[in-house]
Amino acid sequence: PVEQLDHIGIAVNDLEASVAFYEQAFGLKLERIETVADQSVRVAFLTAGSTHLELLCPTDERAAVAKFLAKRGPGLHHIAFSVKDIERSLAAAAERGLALIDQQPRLGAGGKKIAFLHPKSTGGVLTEYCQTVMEDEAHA
Ligand code: CMX
Repeated sequence: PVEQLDHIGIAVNDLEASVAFYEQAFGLKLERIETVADQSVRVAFLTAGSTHLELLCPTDERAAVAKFLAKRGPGLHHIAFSVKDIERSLAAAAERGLALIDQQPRLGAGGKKIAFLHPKSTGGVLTEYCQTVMEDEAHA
């Protein structure tokens, strides 16, 4: 089983303007902004109770998010569940017939291990698993 809903990803065209919108419209607090080079995105995390919104803005046209924005415009992009052991979760998902986009975890925001499941196999919702990497593991 997954641990909890870690975040909801929202594709945006203008990161700073979108952060300002969520702060003003809903009183959410900006936690941090970072660049995830592997995914060609700049992301902002806003705290929403025990979970987060992740605003995603492409840094170049190769980004999956750039294609999404061009086809669909800004809006809900993915949901992310935190898991304890991402390799085991991916293997279990594959056994249950879910389609893995990432066979192996990649390096995501916050230095977490992340991997995506294909929306065609998850009811149309792009779904991410993420796992916090322990300090000793990160420096191993
Ligand atoms: N949610 C739901 N459906 C989506 C989707 C999304 N975010 N993105 C694409 N799709 C659907 C499309 O609508 C399309 O459906 P139809 O065939 O019915 O038209 C189908 O998936 C294929 O879409 P596409 O535009 O041709 O895009 P690709 O197949 O090239 O890529 C996907 C789609 C999901 C495989 C790709 O976006 C991907 O690998 N995503 C994972 C990585 C990612 O999104 N990273 C950004 C987040 C990084 C982070 O959080 O740090």
